[in-house]
Amino acid sequence: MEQTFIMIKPDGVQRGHVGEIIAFAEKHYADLSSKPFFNGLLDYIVSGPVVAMVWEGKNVVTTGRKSIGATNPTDSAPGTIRGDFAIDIGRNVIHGSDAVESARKEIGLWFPEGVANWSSILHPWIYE
Ligand code: IDP
Ligand code: MG
Repeated sequence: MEQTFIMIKPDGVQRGHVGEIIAFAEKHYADLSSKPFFNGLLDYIVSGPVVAMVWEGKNVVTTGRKSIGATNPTDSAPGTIRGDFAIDIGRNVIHGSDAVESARKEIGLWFPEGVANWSSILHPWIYE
């Protein structure tokens, strides 16, 4: 089954402690290292605790991104997480992998020991 990496960012969790994982953040956002907002993005992402999780389901990468909304909350529809809870692009509350391949990389980075194999008993009532 397809998997995606989901992380509620520090403002989603509502701050408190200094983050300890700059190296992680640099790797996680390595593809954005040439962007002018990269240093600010790293400061933001290590500024407090995050909630990291793996979601699993049919087309979950695309569906997860749809539920999250556009990168800029200004462009996110009401009903999406960013549309409902965020205002600025640099404080957009939640992350979701953008492709199956990046999900695989991000899950490996954040969960090097692997993730639990779990299946809901509702599975047959959700999937035909
Ligand atoms: P995504 O999170 O929707 O996949 P990316 O382009 O991968 O968007 O950018 C990663 C994160 O970098 C965004 O979620 C946002 O927090 C931050 N970011 C992107 N563009 C900007 C910008 O122009 N200014 C400030 N932060 C930005
Ligand atoms: Mg992205």
